[in-house]
Amino acid sequence: MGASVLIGDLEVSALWLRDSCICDECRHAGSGQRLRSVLALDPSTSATSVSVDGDSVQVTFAPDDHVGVFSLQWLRANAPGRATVFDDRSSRSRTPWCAADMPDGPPTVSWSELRGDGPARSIALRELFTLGLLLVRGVPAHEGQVLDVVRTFGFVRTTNYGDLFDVRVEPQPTNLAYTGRAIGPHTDNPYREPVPGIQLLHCLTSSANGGENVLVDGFSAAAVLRAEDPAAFDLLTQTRLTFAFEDAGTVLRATGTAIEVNADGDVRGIRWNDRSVQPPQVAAERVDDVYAALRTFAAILVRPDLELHLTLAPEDCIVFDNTRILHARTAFTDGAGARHLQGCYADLDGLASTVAVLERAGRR
Ligand code: OGA
Ligand code: NM2
Ligand code: ZN
Ligand code: ZN
Repeated sequence: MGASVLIGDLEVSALWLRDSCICDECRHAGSGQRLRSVLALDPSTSATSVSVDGDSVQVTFAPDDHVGVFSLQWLRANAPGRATVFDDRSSRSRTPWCAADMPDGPPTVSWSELRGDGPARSIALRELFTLGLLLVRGVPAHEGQVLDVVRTFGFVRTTNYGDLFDVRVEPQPTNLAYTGRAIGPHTDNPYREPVPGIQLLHCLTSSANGGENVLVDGFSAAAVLRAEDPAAFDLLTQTRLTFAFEDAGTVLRATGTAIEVNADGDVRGIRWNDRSVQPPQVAAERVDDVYAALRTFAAILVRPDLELHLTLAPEDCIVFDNTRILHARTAFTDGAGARHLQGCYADLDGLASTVAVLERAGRR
């Protein structure tokens, strides 16, 4: 084991401490970016002197004679083994919910508040991040407006469906989206890598005969599966499923697990889509168990206590985390064009950054 540095009762690896130096030689003063590669970090690094003055710890290192200054408070929170690895996608960083948690529907913000610079904007975007959904009300029912909504917090993710896509009945549908059929709970585009992290659906014209939406928190569903059938949960975190989509201009295939967990075992993503999932490729002796696990999870996803029902009215735009929240719609019987939504995708990192910037400004 390498040398360690004793700072009062705190023992820290000298290598790690040397690597954590933020002085102007180690970090670029303007950008804060690191200036040194790990190759410049001598594995024999040790400390030759340590002095503590209040919160300030000054350490001189050997063999490079470098002097670094650290905050004791920061070290207590961040020294190896003290902080968890950053993963803002994981269920630990989010708030799971079921339908009863939202008796008045999803968190809601008005279009003018979302565009404004008041607290409603940052509260709403924080809720979108932690709960995974947000209803924006009063977005003018004009074509293309959904792009203005996404631009309030992130960047459009253009796909083969375009910058935006129209969800309405078409004469030659290339996707069940473009029919009046019921669509079960799903995440969009699991046949794409990476999957779009956010989806928006803006209602221009609603249906008088069906076409209601249902939203389910996939993290809550996964937690239920884990509690009720841990073996099925494990199988769905291990079984790689292939998803596929094809039309005249597009051939897409991607593989991932229905439930993604990180190295700490926390759920961080859901991929689920009846339309595009392919029969699983697994060892012959596992086939029945995999189907049983898929069936068990599918049955949880349609439990009424998880289902948040939502009838979109014109000017409503629902925004949700497509790596976590599953969405569904009931069948509708109106003819072509009567029900009309416009949708688009974005990535989660843009939202995360917008929320962080707003909250950083709020702390100042
Ligand atoms: C879809 C879809 C939603 C709707 O086709 O993937 O989710 O309300 N459509 O039509
Ligand atoms: N649409 C609505 O992922 C999917 O195939 C769901 C996507 C066609 C863009 C539908
Ligand atoms: Zn330094
Ligand atoms: Zn969809």
